[in-house]
Amino acid sequence: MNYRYFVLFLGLLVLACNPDQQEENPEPPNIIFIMSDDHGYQAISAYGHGINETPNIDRIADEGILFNRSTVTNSICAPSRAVMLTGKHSFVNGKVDNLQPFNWDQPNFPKVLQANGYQTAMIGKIHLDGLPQGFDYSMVLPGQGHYYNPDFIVNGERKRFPGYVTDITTDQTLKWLKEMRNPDQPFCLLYHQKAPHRNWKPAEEYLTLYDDITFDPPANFYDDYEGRGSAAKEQEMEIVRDMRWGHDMKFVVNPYTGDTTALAGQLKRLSAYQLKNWKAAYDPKNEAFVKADLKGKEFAEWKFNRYIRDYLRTIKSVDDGVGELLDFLDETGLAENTIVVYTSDQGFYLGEHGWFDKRFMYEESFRTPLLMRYPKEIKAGTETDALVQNLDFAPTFLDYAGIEAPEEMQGESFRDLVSGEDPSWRDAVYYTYYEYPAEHMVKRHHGVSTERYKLIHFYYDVDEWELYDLQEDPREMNNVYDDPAYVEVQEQMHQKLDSIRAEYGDSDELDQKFLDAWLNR
Ligand code: SGN
Ligand code: CA
Repeated sequence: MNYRYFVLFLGLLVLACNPDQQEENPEPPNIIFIMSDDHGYQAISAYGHGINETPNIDRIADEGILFNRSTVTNSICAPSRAVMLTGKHSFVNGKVDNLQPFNWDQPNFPKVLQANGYQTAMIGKIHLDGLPQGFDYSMVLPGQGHYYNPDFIVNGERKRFPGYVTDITTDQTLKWLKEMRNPDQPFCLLYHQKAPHRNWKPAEEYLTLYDDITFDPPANFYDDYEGRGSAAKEQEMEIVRDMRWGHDMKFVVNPYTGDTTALAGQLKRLSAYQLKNWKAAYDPKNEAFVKADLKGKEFAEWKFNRYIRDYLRTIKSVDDGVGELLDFLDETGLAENTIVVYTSDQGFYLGEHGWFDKRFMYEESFRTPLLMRYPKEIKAGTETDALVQNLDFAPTFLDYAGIEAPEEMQGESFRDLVSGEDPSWRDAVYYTYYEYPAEHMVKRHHGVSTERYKLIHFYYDVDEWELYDLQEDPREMNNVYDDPAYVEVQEQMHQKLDSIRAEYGDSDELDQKFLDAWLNR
């Protein structure tokens, strides 16, 4: 044995005899971060709402952990993704609304992983302009992307892919894992579905799924917005009033005016075969609707059902894809050392308050589904009510990889929380929303939420405060801000809001700066 080998041999001997040392240098885990777009937790069966079955997504929580109180810091697509990548609030990373440009030059967790020996890839919807930075391979939809025969930008080059977007995203993800992955490196893969984003076009095989089921709308579907300020009243996201006959309800001809709708143009993207299947599914249902001439409650609940069936159909394809991926991990033996996360860029209204869409700090869009599996550290069947946020993903992934998070990241790693090693966690979370005046007309607001209470401030063209007691009023129908019984709670929540704004570095000046940028865009 020459001298070099002798030193190596000694080193290995020391490592073998010192278990602490071994623990500090474990095999870095792979990370698969699955994100869908606008997937409300109500539409994941693991959350127990009973409207649909998602057996594959549920598997992640059955074999890992289900988060009951995961939220976003800004409930809209591109800002949420910017927060997820950078680990910084919108007012710090600069991407406060869907239209502001995103600065890819700032640190993000894939960049840090890449610099530390990880192979990184991003496949699907990212909704951030510019070539993604931090990825060895990227295949992303331009903007919102199309459901049928979508274009993707593959490492900067635009190409059209025939077929259905959710299936293509899954196939390409598996292709990357099988053919492009370097088995000598740990990997981080972002597998991000467009579905179930508006306008909910289902895959050909699911065009008639749920036709035999009539869904009951949620208890507050007929909300009259009494007992709250003007924001809930003045939005433009009501299923009955604001959904469009073509785009949302899938009529090529408006049944009331006889005008050709936007859907006619959209269907030009389909192949003759796809179009034949589409028409075979929708034409008879649309004709039956016209004939029935529904009014009042029946009309409202028909619209609700058209929406919810299409929405859930698109989720069926997402769930199928998750199943294919989990099977692949099992077959290849990768499951044991791979962290699998399933989440959405925000939650969504499935008829609560009469709405679709998101944006508000009310629970259904503030909260997101979050399920996570990592057999090495997370006990199967765990559940938590901890107030985690999308802000925490970046530091959490870096923590698992054994890398220190850049100083500027504001989130916290929830690694020790989910392993059970350290149950201490924050007691309040902060929220901001900026995109107004704009589509859906949800007023600018920010707020703070604790486990039990939520304080929201709507500003700019109003100055209104709302306070909810989530324990007494989980559907947020009753603003108790001026209720004498809540004087102390109101005071405490104001203090919390002031301190959390200061802690994260938010201010009235920043609100004004982003308002000016929006109005002068
Ligand atoms: C589109 C949708 C909106 C949706 C935004 C933002 N309209 O503009 O309903 O709120 O995206 O969604 S549509 O007519 O184009 O369908 S986000 O998830 O990308 O933020
Ligand atoms: Ca979204």
